[in-house]
Amino acid sequence: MTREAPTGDVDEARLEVGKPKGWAAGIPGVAVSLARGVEQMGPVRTARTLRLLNQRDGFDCPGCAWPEPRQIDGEKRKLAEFCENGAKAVAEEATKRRVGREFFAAHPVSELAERTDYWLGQQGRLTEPMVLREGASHYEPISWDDAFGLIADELRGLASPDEAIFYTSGRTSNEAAFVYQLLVRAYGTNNLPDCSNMCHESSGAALSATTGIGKGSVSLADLHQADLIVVVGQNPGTNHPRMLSALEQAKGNGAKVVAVNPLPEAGLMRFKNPQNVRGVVGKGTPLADEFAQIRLGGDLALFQAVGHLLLQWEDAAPGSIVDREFVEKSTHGFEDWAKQLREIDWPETEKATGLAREQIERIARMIATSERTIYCWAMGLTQHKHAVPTIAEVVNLALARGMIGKPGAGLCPVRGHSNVQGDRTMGVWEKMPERFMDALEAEFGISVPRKHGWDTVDSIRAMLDGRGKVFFAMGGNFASATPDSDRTADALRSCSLTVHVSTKLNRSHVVPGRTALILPTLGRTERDEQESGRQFVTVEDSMSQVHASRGRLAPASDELLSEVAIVCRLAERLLGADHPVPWRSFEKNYDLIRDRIAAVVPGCHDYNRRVREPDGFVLPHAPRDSREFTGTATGKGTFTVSELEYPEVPEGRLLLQTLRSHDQYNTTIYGLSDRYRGIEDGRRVVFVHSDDLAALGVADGEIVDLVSEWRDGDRRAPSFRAVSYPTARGCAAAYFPEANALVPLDSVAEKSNTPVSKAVVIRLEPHHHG
Ligand SMILES: Nc1nc2c(c(=O)[nH]1)N[C@H]1C(S)=C(S)[C@@H](COP(=O)(O)OP(=O)(O)OC[C@H]3O[C@@H](n4cnc5c(=O)[nH]c(N)nc54)[C@H](O)[C@@H]3O)O[C@H]1N2
Ligand SMILES: Nc1nc2c(c(=O)[nH]1)N[C@H]1C(S)=C(S)[C@@H](COP(=O)(O)OP(=O)(O)OC[C@H]3O[C@@H](n4cnc5c(=O)[nH]c(N)nc54)[C@H](O)[C@@H]3O)O[C@H]1N2
Ligand SMILES: [Mo]
Repeated sequence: MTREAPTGDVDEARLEVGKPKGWAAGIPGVAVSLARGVEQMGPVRTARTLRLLNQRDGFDCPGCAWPEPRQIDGEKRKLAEFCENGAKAVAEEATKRRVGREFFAAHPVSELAERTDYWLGQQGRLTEPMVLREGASHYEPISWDDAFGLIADELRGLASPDEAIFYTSGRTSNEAAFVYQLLVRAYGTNNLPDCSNMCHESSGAALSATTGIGKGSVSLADLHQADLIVVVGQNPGTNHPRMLSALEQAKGNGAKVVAVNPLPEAGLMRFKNPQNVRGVVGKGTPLADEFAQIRLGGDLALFQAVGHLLLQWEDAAPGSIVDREFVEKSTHGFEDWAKQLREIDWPETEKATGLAREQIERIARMIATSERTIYCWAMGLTQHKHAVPTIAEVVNLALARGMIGKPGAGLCPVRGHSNVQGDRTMGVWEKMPERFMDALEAEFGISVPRKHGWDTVDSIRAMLDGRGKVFFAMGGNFASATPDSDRTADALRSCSLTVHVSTKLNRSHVVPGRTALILPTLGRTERDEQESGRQFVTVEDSMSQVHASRGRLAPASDELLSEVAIVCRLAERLLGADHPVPWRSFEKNYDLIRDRIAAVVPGCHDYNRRVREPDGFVLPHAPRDSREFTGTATGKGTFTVSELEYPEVPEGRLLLQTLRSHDQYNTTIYGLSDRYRGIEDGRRVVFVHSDDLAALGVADGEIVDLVSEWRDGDRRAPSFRAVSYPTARGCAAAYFPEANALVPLDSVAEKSNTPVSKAVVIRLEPHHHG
């Protein structure tokens, strides 16, 4: 448990700590995005590439899943419909740096394993298939044909298809995701873990049970029309910068914003919009009208207290707060919920939230008087032990006030990866509903397994105890993104074969199974030429809008295959040329895949035509479209009664959240700074309140080890600089993935099995060198 992860080829002595910023975006944002582009791509490619980003004839930004404005809402796209971090994501993919066979010949895997995620990512794009043979020290080139043969042989040799695991990250297109899950199911398993298991799984679980559909219920136009937007557990200034434009526009229309966060994130406080003149020269727009600096994991207590107040005020003036008509006609369980919240324990609420009762009352008043409320949330809610009940409590508030299925109101889980929602729609899930399986069987005349597969955490457990033997990843960086880094590394190393379909070098390539393959693939920005001509793919954003994405840049190497081609060729090799699925035709012409998507996936009828519309189309969502909740057990919008829960922290300990800096995309590290939080040239920092530092006897700037405490023992991440920071008392923050070694594999959310990345009990210990 104390094996040390690489701490750096970066000189942490250079690390500088300045004052955190009170605002986000503006000139530095634009300047940084152009500089990063030019550094990686050169000036001409930068100009050409950024011009196509998020335009109707261009490619979908490979950054986040925030939607683009739509014509039907009467909204225009700006010439530069992207943000600083989208530009960085593109620069990272469109870089001119290359990792070819010479690179692998020069660097043994043992050496690469000592490098940081940052260094690995900076080496550039992968250019040809590589294999690490059993016992070898270096990766060496392998032909595509031999690579597919090797995988097919290994898969055929397993005692059962359930010994293989097929991971997906959320950049995979709808077409690739659809053929991928089809291959996996035709082969015979539902072991389809994905990044969503670590991300919005808790939102999916809570929303499916309460609204009947695991997706958000608002559009961008709704955000612009809302009169109250509650942003909980989300840092849009860094992770969804274009959302700030929507918030600014809503504010311009008179909306109020409530931000609930342990950190005073720059983007939540003030916003300078680089798209307008005021943003470039002015002071920007103040965003949060109310900033609730909550303790980590205190949100369930907060929302229960708000519910309590709403009910109290409703009792005083019946019909003034609760949308009686909606509640009676369209929901179930209101009375039980109201009964539970009639009494709450205020001292306990204040302890759990760290908020003063007056502030909770102010927020409740805003919610009580709003006519159009939208709740937005991300990882600050989903990655907790009690994430599912917390999100269900948000739904309770929305249901009670009738805030679902009307303009300007609704639920808005803000997704991460640009196509993570689409991948799920296409069937990438370890427990797709029977209806979907039936449709697959009927469409293709094959039989697919019905037993549910393993999610991410269960996959790691299965590899550790020998039940999982082959690990295949469609994108992502499993080794760094998952919890309990040392155990996950052991899990991957115990496999007989690991395969990664990737664009760039990452840690997962250097934590190999007995044999390991790297299969390089096209990125979103690149041209995809197949036998029938140039192809496009489709994606679904956070608001269920499905649209086309066309890569325009020349591929990073002639050797690259598209994800679709990789799946189809592997499928033919594994399942035979006479398989009922026409794999070869699919590879030649993605329209043929889309015809099958239309036949199998609910809401996708006439798919080929509709994705060719300028803005694509929006998938159906019964609660949003018609206030129907047919997907729940009760057939109605369902109130949930949850016991109050919040993390308990022993004396002398802190509660640690692991989060993103402004200069990374998940495990891809763009740079070593976190501008908005005042950090320059270093990532091994732990943010702690000055009073907590004083109480713990740790000096600001001191180098400490972070030691997490769990029932099976301690985990250590060495050598972090303590940074005095205005976070909530008792709470700390450090960056993902450096801190993942501290997150215990068995610390997971109830119901969603999502790793608890936002509440790790730690102690600080002096760091001893050597
Ligand atoms: N540039 C960039 N964009 C990205 C990503 C990236 O890495 N870089 N990642 C993408 C992905 S996959 C995702 S899922 C999203 C992630 O988007 P976010 O969820 O914004 O990402 P995190 O950095 O994990 O930030 C969590 C936020 O929640 C707050 N928080 C933590 N715990 C609690 C809590 O208990 N209660 C409350 N109320 N707040 C809490 C934190 O202080 C922080 O502001 O972003 C996507 N977009
Ligand atoms: N401690 C902690 N852990 C976390 C989180 C946290 O907040 N804290 N957040 C979790 C969340 S929300 C998520 S979504 C996961 C992310 O988990 P992953 O999705 O597995 O990780 P990424 O870092 O996004 O994956 C980056 C890699 O994807 C590959 N890639 C990029 N583009 C493409 C492409 O177009 N095709 C293919 N095939 N490969 C491509 C590149 O090789 C790159 O190295 O991490 C989770 N882990
Ligand atoms: Mo995510």
